[in-house]
Amino acid sequence: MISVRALVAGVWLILPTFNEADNIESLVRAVVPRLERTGLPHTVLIVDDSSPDGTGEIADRLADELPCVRVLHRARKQGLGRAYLAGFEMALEATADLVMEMDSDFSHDPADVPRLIAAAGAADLVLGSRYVTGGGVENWGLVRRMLSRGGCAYARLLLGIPVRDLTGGFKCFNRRVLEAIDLADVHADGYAFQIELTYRAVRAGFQVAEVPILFRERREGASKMSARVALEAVWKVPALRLRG
Ligand SMILES: Nc1nc2c(ncn2[C@@H]2O[C@H](COP(=O)(O)OP(=O)(O)OP(=O)(O)O)[C@@H](O)[C@H]2O)c(=O)[nH]1
Ligand SMILES: [Mg+2]
Repeated sequence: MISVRALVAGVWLILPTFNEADNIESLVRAVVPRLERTGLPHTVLIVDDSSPDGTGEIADRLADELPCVRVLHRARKQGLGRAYLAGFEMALEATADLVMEMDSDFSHDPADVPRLIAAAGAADLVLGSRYVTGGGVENWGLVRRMLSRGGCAYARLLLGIPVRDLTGGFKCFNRRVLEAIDLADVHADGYAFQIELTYRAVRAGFQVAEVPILFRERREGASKMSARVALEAVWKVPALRLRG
């Protein structure tokens, strides 16, 4: 395996937030030491869509205190996909080598961040995966588990790609993947956004690796997932395949 240290000038971890006032500070404080221990230059970019609960102010305070933390404030809630695209643009402009996605609700374990970064030494796109050996979900009822598994199987079969966890949002992109994808042409949100980026990476010939993770229920606050976002994935998947 190539040493990731040799490849990397900088890791940007993007944390999208909408009403994560009860999570964001503890999450940043948990994740920064993990990034420090990798020995790589790193930036944590919080992308906040003017959360009414004050998440943006907490983020600004963290940025004042911690030199590696930056905040991108957006005027209104535009969905997870738009928030990530804005974050990607900023990270690429800043010449990040690795760009990471992670939920800001502790569903993704900060302790897993170094494992994803390490795996990026041998892959173009690393997915934190619930559905490979060693991965899983905690505290989900049968219905939620079946919906998630079924959704991944549906996307995998329709798209004809061997990826096990297509809907997860814990990822590490090498910048060349994001540069190769026409990001201006990505309009999906939520699950469909995650599926679309991974599908486009595979189609462009990039190497995708899945690293097992244990996904937990969000620690604090409420889910922003909606039926609209879930249904978007149902019709977007065949549309993606048809578009080729
Ligand atoms: N900036 C921004 N962040 C968002 C938006 N919608 C969701 N997020 C963030 O995206 C992450 C994932 O959203 P969640 O609501 O946890 O959705 P989920 O993880 O699919 O659903 P749960 O399992 O119910 O938590 C969280 O950090 C949210 O705060 C948005 O419109 N703008
Ligand atoms: Mg969540």
